[in-house]
Amino acid sequence: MVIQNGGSAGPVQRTAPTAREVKRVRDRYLRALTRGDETEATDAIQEAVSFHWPPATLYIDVLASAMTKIGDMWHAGEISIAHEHQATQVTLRQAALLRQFFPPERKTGLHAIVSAVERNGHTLGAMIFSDLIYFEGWDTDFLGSGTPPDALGQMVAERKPDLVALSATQPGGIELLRDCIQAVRKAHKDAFVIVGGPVTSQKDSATGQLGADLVATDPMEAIEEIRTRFEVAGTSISLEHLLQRVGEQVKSRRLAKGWSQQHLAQLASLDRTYLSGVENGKQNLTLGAVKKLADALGSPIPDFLS
Ligand code: B12
Repeated sequence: MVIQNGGSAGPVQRTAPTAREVKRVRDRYLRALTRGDETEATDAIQEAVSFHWPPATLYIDVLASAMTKIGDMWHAGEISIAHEHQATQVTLRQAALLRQFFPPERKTGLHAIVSAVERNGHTLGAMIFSDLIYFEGWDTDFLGSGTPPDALGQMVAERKPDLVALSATQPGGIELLRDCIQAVRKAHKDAFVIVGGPVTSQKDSATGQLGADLVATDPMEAIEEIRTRFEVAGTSISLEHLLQRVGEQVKSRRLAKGWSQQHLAQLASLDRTYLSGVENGKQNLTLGAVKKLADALGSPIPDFLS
């Protein structure tokens, strides 16, 4: 089992895998869970990490999907509750491991509190949502489960988060969600409140009836919504990602013209090794160098930064 620290590897281009590739890794992971083979389970996930899959694919299409299958197998009497419990623990540990592999691309300055509702031991859905928005640059407080509404309200009053996200799985969850939302509203009326989890597909879980701002069964749908609402795309990007982006733009435009690095360096009056550093995202280039490259390539300067 080899675990590399993806966090120190710098920015990478993430590639969405095909449905077939996802199924292969999910099935490998699921087989490992049913055998109780944590090393093999970790290897399956690490293989996907090494292919630079996007985190949402790993969390939702592999981990969550495998756990739903584990539930089906338990329901069908194919595995015992002990196997299911072990699979849960292995999956929670995988999620904890994954968190270090996707350093946030930027800091949004936004803050969220994420929790499963009281008496709800199903925490993986809330944890996935919490981690996915953390990768988007949010500061997150993940509470797990069991926090009573008044204690949640107290924390919200103290920390004044921009977002509160709640998850509920079992019957009775709707009432608990309502209690939590009331407590949150009382504590901080400006917080945006999202609820998700299996109970939210029930008919009495409409946004208005719950008092939430958004009810979302799919975490990615919720993330799209908060990106728009909080204009996350417009917030500051880290320098290393910006340099990586500029480098990719320069390189793709140079290759489209069929030019060597030497040729472009000459046209732009830059050193070839400097240009190589730029294209690899390693050179913190000056505005003057951006202008020289833009002029040489015949592209407007904003195209390199967009
Ligand atoms: C693992 C598991 C457990 C673990 C949970 C451990 C943990 N820390 O999470 C343990 C062993 C504790 C457990 C206990 C119980 N479980 Co259980 N459990 C499961 C199982 C197998 C997988 C759940 C899971 O993790 N799924 C993966 C997650 C990621 O999926 P998810 O929660 O749906 O989340 C997704 C979306 O809903 C959404 N989402 C979720 N939250 C949020 C929040 C926001 C803001 C957003 C935007 C999106 C979002 O995003 C996620 C990714 O797509 C399911 C089987 C199944 N079919 O799901 C049963 C299941 C959920 N459990 C069930 C039951 C009945 C129980 C128990 C009552 C059993 C018992 N008699 O003791 C207890 C309840 C304990 C308690 N106090 O809550 C039932 C629920 C049926 C129902 N409707 O009531 C299920 C469906 C099994 C079954 N077929 O009967 N369980």
